[in-house]
Amino acid sequence: MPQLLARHKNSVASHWAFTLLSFAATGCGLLLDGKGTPDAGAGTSLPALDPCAARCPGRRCIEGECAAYRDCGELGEKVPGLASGTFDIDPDGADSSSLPPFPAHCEFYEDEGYTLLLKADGRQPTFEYASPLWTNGELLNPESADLSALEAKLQTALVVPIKTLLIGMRLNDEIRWEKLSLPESEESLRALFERADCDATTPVETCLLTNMGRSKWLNLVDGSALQTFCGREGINLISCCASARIGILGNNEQGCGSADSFIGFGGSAFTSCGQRATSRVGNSASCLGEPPQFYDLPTFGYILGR
Ligand SMILES: [Ca+2]
Ligand SMILES: [Ca+2]
Repeated sequence: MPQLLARHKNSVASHWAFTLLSFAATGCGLLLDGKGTPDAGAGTSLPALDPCAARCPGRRCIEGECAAYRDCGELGEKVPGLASGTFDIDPDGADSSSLPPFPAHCEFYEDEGYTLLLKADGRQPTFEYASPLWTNGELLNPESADLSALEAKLQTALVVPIKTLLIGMRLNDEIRWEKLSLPESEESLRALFERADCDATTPVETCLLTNMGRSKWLNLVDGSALQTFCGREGINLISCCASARIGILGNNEQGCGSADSFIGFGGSAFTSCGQRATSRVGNSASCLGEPPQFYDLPTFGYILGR
């Protein structure tokens, strides 16, 4: 019994610590007594909460009014412990009305908030490498700010700055997530893809390369495969026989010039070793091993950022 009691006490204490932290983090804080200090005479009674904070779950208070956080990254920092879901965000701030607040899907992953930017179906040509959707200002299904399997390019892809991506690949009812750190921050997901293509002849210092590691890429897509060589990963990668807007390339020869496998987003239909790969999101690999094996594993993918 003492153990049970101790555990119960701890859970009550952590509940109140969480509640206090949450409201303090909204910027509204707790009501103070007339001397500007917390009411020490309250004993065990519950602290009074700022009525604005109580009215503004998932938002902050500015002069007594609810206002949206700039993006899910800021929301996750200021209001820890939230469950993933839809929240209003205001990427250009409450003091600029050129962009009013709008709903976004926030995914809270490893204590960090990520804003949903884009959803792509690897069986469809919508988000193949050459699609103008990667770099233009058009939206696709802009109301679909959730993790449903409906392709979308959301307003967030144009206006939320990013430094770290959270990429997910759906496998039945599960989504496998990996964090992908960028070497430099970008003003938006679209701006990331406006960079020049990175092929085998491009000076490597002008490419935007990442360093997530082969095993994490393979883990994203169930049963995936990648050829032994190349291994270049990052943004806007292209070769004769494989491509990725975000991903990793593999090759059966040294270097990346004739890469014929990829894992990621923005693949294209290519023929190599007599096989026609069609996955635009997920994995395809040909000329793999002897006799050559062939993989074409389209998945439904999610790109989020913070
Ligand atoms: Ca605004
Ligand atoms: Ca090759």
